[in-house]
Amino acid sequence: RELHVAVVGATGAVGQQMIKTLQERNFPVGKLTLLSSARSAGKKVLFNGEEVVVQEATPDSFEGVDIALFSAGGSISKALAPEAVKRGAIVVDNTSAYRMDENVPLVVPEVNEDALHAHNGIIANPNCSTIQMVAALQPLRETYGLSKVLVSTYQAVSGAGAAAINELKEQAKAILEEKEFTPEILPVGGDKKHYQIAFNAIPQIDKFQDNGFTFEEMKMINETKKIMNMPELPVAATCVRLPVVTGHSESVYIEIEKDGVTVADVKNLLADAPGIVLQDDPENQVYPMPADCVGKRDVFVGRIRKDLDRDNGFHMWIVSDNLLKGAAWNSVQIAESLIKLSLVK
Ligand code: 11C
Repeated sequence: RELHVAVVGATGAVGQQMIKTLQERNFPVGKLTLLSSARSAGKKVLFNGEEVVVQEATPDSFEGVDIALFSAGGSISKALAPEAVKRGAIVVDNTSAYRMDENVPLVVPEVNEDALHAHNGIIANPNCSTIQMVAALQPLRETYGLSKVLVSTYQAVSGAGAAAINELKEQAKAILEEKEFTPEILPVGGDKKHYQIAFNAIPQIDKFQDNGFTFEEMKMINETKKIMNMPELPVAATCVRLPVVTGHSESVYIEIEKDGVTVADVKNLLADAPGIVLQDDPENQVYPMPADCVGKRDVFVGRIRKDLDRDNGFHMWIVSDNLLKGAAWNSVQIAESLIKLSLVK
């Protein structure tokens, strides 16, 4: 049957991609309700050739909604997701508000689609940098076992929203024109200091925690353990912001349990894995890059090498569009899984 779908945060960078993805996937939308803050209400958005007016999100907006895709910040999700559930909707939440709640499944369909059966109305969509990594690691974990993950990220500014994209573009222009500028947003809107992102690399995404890791790094660590259902898996992350508009890249080192696995084995496995595209041909300089992955739903993997000292250690490079598989597409994919598993009433 056709569903009543709501998108909360419809005018944001991820919300716009959610609407586009629903359309591209031919998702069975009978009615589309677009919601936002009062500031953006009244804007018009095209969906399947028809104009939809964006409305201010209130508890009553969710009357009759079957599936609500939230991407308007954690405080909006905390306030309105329970209201949507109360009115019978299933919420797919793309903020960090509910991810570590033990009553809320945290889902990447290629990894733990089955976890959807245990939902209580809210399903959490993981952090973008976590999603692309676990999607690529899952086939290796299933076949060879996984005993360690060390990751360094090279993340795009669109992960920090539309204002951060503008900040990068304006700074780059100012630097090229030899004009003065004042950083105002990155690394984190709410932190004390702001730094230049154009022609720079900032080793801080989100705020520092007491243990010296940033919140983004802790998201990668804790979410990976939850999604893979491996609470004891050693995971460590260093997250860095680069002057790239869209497409997160990750240098990942893993150790597997099985001995004697070759690079060719790993490549063959990933070449056939769902949602993964292998781009690995060093002789012809073929490897994934963010500029090539923008607008694509897949996770791209390349530069697969065996560690020089450890037989069960492998290095790889994982790239994906952070607004698609990292956010909008994973959310819509969860909604597709809910229909497939007959979990939508
Ligand atoms: C970034 N990963 O690139 C963040 C954005 O928890 O959904 C995603 C924040 C989140 O800045």
